[in-house]
Formats: sequence, structure tokens, C-alpha cells
Amino acid sequence: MKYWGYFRSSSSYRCRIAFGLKGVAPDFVPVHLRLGGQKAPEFAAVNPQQLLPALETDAGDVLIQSLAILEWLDETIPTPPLLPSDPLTRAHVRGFAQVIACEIHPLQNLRVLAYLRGPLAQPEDAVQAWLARWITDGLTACEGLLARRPVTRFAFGDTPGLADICLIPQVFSAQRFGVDTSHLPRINAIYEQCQLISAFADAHPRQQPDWEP
Ligand SMILES: N[C@@H](CCC(=O)N[C@@H](CS)C(=O)NCC(=O)O)C(=O)O
Repeated sequence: MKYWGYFRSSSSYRCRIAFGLKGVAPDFVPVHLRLGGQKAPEFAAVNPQQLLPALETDAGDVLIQSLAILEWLDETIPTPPLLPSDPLTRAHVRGFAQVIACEIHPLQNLRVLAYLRGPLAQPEDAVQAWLARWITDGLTACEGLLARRPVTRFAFGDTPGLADICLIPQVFSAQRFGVDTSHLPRINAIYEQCQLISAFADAHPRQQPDWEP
């Protein structure tokens, strides 16, 4: 398998955690987002959406969209499972993951911030207010969803899964953008637990070969 990613892309980070949990190590092709590598013709040929990540299967199919990649990995390598076995909890886990992947992440994405700073000429304090607003709203909703559940080591039980895979890169992004998460005790406890698992620790942006301070 071959994976196109970038050290601090949170949707790439999700996939890296899943690779570690599933025990696979796809060949890594770095795409430098800050330098516009996603728009280069060679990557646009891989993913016409010009977004990371992308994963080429051993059969040569290219998959895009991290949630689709994660579910494909889970279906083709079922152990350890990323989703619980009962449909109701699966729906809760997917809902939690989608709060992050569909509602928070798109609003903090590089191209959105570049549009705010460029064509919309927003000053840096407005961009920071934008980031704080949407990341705080989304993570506060996640904290509220967790508060309805029994306290467990990870978001939905005592083994890590899809919800944690989406949550941990989002917490990293919040830290990177300087967004306060101190009012989110359940999320912070899960974040600490996940750092103890090698699949999460090894997937951290700082551990990647294309890491830049
Ligand atoms: N929903 C997509 C999001 C993909 C995405 O937005 N990727 C970001 C990096 S996390 C990207 O490539 N951004 C490049 C840009 O904004 O130009 C997924 O989950 O894979």
C-alpha cells in the first residue's frame, strides 16, 4: 500500500493511527501542503480533490477521504475493530467522528484559512477568532457527548477506535492553533490515555519523517 500524507494534516494523522492499530505500514509519499504540493499535477492525478490523505491499495485502487479509508481498513483488516459490534453504538461512534471530521475540521482547513486571509482580507485576529469559535464549539459538543456515557479509558470503551482516531488529531490541531481545551476534562483524559498507545504516539506529527518545527 502507498499513502500520501503530511505530518500535520489531521486527516492524514487519523489514517496513520489506524495503520498502527491495524499493524500495516504503507509506503509514505510526503506532500508538502504549505508549499502547495497538493496542487501539483502529480498529486492532482492521484486525488482530483487535491486534498490529503490518499491511499493506494495493493490492487492499485486509490482511496480518498479519511473516514472512507478508515472504514475500508476496518472492513479488510477486521482485527482489532475500529467500530463496536452493535449497530446503536456504531451509530454513536460515527456521529462523534463526524462532529470532528465533517463539522470542525473543514472550517480549520488550510484552504479555508487561506481564503479568509487572502481573498477575504481578514486580519490575523479575525482568523484566530474563527478558529477558536469553531474548534471550541465542536470540541465542547464532543465533551457533551462523552459526558452522557460511562467513564471509560477511551471515548467509547476500553479499547481505542474510530472516535479516538478522529479526536486525538483534532486536539493536536486545537493545541497548534492555540485554542484552549482546558475546560474539556473527558477529552483531555482520553488524549493522555491515547499517548500511551504506540499506534497513537508513533502517528504524532513530530514523529513523522517530513516533520518541520
Ligand atoms: N474530509 C477530508 C478532508 C481532507 C482535507 O481537507 N485534507 C487537508 C489536510 S488535513 C488538505 O489536504 N488540505 C489542503 C488544502 O486545504 O489545500 C478527509 O477526511 O480526508
